[in-house]
Amino acid sequence: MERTAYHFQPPKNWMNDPNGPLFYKGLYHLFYQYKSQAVVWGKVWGHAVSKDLINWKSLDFAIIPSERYDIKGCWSGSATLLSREKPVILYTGQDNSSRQVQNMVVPKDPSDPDLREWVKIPEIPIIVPENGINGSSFRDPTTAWLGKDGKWRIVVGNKEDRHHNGKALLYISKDFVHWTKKKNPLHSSKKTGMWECPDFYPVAPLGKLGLDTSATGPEIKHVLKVSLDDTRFEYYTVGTYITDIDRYVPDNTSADNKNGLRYDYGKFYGSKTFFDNHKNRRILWGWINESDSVQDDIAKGWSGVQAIPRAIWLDNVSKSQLIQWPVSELESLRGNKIYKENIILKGGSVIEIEGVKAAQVDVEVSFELPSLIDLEKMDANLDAQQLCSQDGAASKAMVGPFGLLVLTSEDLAEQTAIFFRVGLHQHNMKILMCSDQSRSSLKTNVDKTTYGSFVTFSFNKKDVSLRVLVDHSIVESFGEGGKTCITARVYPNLAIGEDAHLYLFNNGVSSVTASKLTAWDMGYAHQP
Ligand code: DQQ
Repeated sequence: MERTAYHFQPPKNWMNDPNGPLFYKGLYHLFYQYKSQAVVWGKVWGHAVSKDLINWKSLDFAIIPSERYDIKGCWSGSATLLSREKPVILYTGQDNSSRQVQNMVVPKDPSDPDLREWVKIPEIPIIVPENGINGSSFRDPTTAWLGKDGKWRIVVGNKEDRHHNGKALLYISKDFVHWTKKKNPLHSSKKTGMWECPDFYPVAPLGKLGLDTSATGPEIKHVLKVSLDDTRFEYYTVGTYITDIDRYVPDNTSADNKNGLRYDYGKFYGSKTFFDNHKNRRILWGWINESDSVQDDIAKGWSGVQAIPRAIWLDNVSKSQLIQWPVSELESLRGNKIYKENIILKGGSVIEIEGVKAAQVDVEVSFELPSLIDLEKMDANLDAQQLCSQDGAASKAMVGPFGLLVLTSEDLAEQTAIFFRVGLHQHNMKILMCSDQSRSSLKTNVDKTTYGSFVTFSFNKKDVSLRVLVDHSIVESFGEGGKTCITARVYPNLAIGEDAHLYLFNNGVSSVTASKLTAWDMGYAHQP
């Protein structure tokens, strides 16, 4: 399997969660869970810097296990800027008795924009699991925010064993070194299991700009995201942070459990955002893990990539979900471009898009919907993922499936289909977005789960849009301007390099028009 061309990927071995992203003295920093000796698990903090979030320079490991409080592993954590010149990192250490404790490092030389060396402070561990907290479910400190009382706050992910309730434990500190646990968590939710990598941040009610993590105000909403260990997917709610009592209350606009909203409905986990004070945006990093077998990972010598960093903001209309879009810097890798208009896709058609290198491409397409009559009734008992999995791209409805076939062999035997289907679900008109991996590879020992979600869509519009980033084994899809995102891993045998093809298709009854299609060959980014 070829390595990726423009996704963040270390030269070899295992990588998982993105850690401690920040912008400092002109450089973006990304740390990551890395296993330097093998492809199977992550324990040190890898470190790379970039001027543009796309091209990276690798640096020495930032944090490695060395003392009793982290000797079994330096796990995930976050960076906070205490002031412009004062970055600090909190991370979870697995100590010599396998307990999870929270630790802190500071730069040896804050004047070094690369922040190459990090020093463990003498007071470590700064937070230990006490008073009934299970030391094996106590990890992943967030970026801190400052309250009006001048005290710092962080959240640590936790599970309360007896009821299997997920919790965001809240800690508070004056000096960032001595921390006290607040009696009540910032938030908790019943029977959700361990909350890994919590993330808590404010979002602006209007526009796409991000806010500093400490921002509060009457118009400002907050987001709480958790990575659920039970499902290995990530869920978030939009709500209100009641600062007087330090509690977060989700708006009742989506479920606060594993039926809730997800950043991504495919492979995307252990994510973290940061406020980019250089361009005033909030950026999301997330880990895309493999779908192949451990044996294949060992054979190829690497496992795990980072998704393209995404700008993330509150949907200004509904104010109840987030929108994500690849950072604009990615566009610097766009090369040769093709543009087409008004391609009519009759029911049953497959039309090749020639002129781009289909294994490494960025495609944006708008589909004009036909008249929405005699729509299929989607099974009301099935959720979006289950509906997408029913025959996948091979299903046939009145409107759809229509979309793109990426990383597809000439004979169509290998294909990954990203598509829409319009129908009635529980009496409402809905657009389903799916990523169907069932025919993505002739190989059998890979996970070919089909992913899907409904897309928020206002039916007074005529066009639905899709953007897909294809990078050899990665297919990152953004529906309707980033309202629904689905990331997949695929490992074609035939559809590789020059033998990969790109098609538009429509398996539905009604014709659909691809009103605009733009595709760019993508170049190679400097890998860390
Ligand atoms: N990965 C880290 C943990 C975190 C998990 C360890 C999530 O800190 O909970 O590599 O993927």
